[in-house]
Amino acid sequence: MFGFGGNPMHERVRSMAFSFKTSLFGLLIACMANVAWGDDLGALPETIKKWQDMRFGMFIHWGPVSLKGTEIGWSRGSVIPEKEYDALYKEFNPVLFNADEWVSVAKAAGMKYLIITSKHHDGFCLWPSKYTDYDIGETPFGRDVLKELSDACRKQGIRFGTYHSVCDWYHPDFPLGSPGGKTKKTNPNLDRYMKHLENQVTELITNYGPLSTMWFDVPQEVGPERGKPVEALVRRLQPDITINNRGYQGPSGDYDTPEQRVGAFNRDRPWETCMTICRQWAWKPNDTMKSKEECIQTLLLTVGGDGNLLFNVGPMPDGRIEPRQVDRLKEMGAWLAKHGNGVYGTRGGPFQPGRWGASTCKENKIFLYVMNWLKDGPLLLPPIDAKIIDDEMPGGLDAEVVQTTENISVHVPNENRDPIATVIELTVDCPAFDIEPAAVLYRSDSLAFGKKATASNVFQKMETYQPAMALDDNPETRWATDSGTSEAWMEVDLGEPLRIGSLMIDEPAEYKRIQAFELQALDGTTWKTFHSGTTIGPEWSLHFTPITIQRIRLRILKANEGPTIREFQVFAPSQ
Ligand code: H79
Repeated sequence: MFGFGGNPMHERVRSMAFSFKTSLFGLLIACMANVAWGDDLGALPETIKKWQDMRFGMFIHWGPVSLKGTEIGWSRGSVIPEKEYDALYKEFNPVLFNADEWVSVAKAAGMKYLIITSKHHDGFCLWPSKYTDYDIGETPFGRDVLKELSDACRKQGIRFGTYHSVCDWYHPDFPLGSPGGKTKKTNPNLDRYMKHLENQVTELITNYGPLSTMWFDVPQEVGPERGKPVEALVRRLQPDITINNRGYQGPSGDYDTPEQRVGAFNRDRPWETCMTICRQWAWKPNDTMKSKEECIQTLLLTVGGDGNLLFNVGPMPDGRIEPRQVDRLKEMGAWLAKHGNGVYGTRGGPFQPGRWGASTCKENKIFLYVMNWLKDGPLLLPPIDAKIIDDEMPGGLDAEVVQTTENISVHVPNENRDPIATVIELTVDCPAFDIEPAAVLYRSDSLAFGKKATASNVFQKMETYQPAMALDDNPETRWATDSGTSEAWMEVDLGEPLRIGSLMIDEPAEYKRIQAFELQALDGTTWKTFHSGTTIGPEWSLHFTPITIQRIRLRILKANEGPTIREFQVFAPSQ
């Protein structure tokens, strides 16, 4: 029997951040409808390919809510009273808005397309719509943001697209209201609302198109029977448009949209990660911003998984993109100006992204982006069914690449490694895309790697959940304990006394269950605690005064469900 809250049988389920209420019946209808509609509902392969080739785009979340600095849509009726939120547009006057400047920033970042919130869940429209008075035309600003922006995009060679929320917590005809769709409207009419949605998407495509994408979001209450006609209308109005997968509940559109996380490697279904440069979608003063390293690595891990990255900024209420965000984006652009050949027009793989880094391919080239190395050792890649005939590094640096039937060993001396990503370009004797994609086992410097491990408990005594799984450098495998376990320990025998100065414990975010623990070292015959803590979580690390030990133990004193550990690594003190 399995308890609630996840257990080893429920491996990570990939899903969007929110769950659609899709009934089995609804799904059945969706499948039948798909058959009936045939291929008419999908973008043409060339359209998709062109869209994929761009790889990197700018997402913009903007509206009167920026005056408050709270989250767009979601703060309506929660942290900001509905009435106050809905009156903000009367003050919205972003006089420093300059469409050409925004588009230049996107361009300088190396982005190839731009998607802006024509309307978010709060219902406010960034263009003067014929079908509502709740729009930019009614603000003191009065200028048509979508017009200026779409013109600037066309002028500067950036594809333009719109994010248009399907749910609308403001519109009286949409059944759900703020906060977050939790309340109900008094007299809704979803069919009439769908007509309104059709009118507005028609306005968008007709007045601001051709669009790169119609980016729908959060189709609360909208199933395939209501959503498919809208999708069909969009494609009739502009056959070469792309549509994301959020127009209605159930499988839909041309591509998947993992949100705030890098999607998994997938060449079969196009995908695009949408992610914020800070924490909030809309502008927030002093919001925490991602580092240059994280921004660039996120792009590479996404592209290496064969996805696009739609990277979001929330402009300020005065109309400018925050200068520090502009600087960050320009840093990405500067990196891409040097290394963009391995990003644009490439496909992900053949070496799948992971802790080690990522790879892309184009024609006879494979681009390696190595992000984590062994201290002095080589990167070992799995063998491929192709011959490597050349290797190159930017700036004339040297990589040592040795290919055997067992593996491909890639070595770059420490001083030539780049902390963001060491780029190595391999030339192979066939189209690199034809090489079968393979995962890369990342080897750490852990002194515990492959050593002997014991534990108090193993989930159903299964081989696949032994404590050794926490010493194999493979985050796909883990030590797991029985459902209901609240106390447990695992012990590592390093084989001989070794000097250690730091360690890393990786407890999966989705099974973050440990609430109290101790780290102990065996000193003669007694276990001595050298660290006590509460929670652990993903890639938790600890540095301490170096000790020489042979046996080390993680003692879990309290967990709210059977604890599980992906990796347990210990390291020699850094010199
Ligand atoms: O437009 C952005 C989000 O507002 C929208 N999709 C992206 C592109 C989105 N709508 N719903 N969701 C995402 C899923 C819900 C996320 C939530 Fe939350 C987590 C709602 C409450 C907690 C994020 C964090 C929003 C408010 C706080």
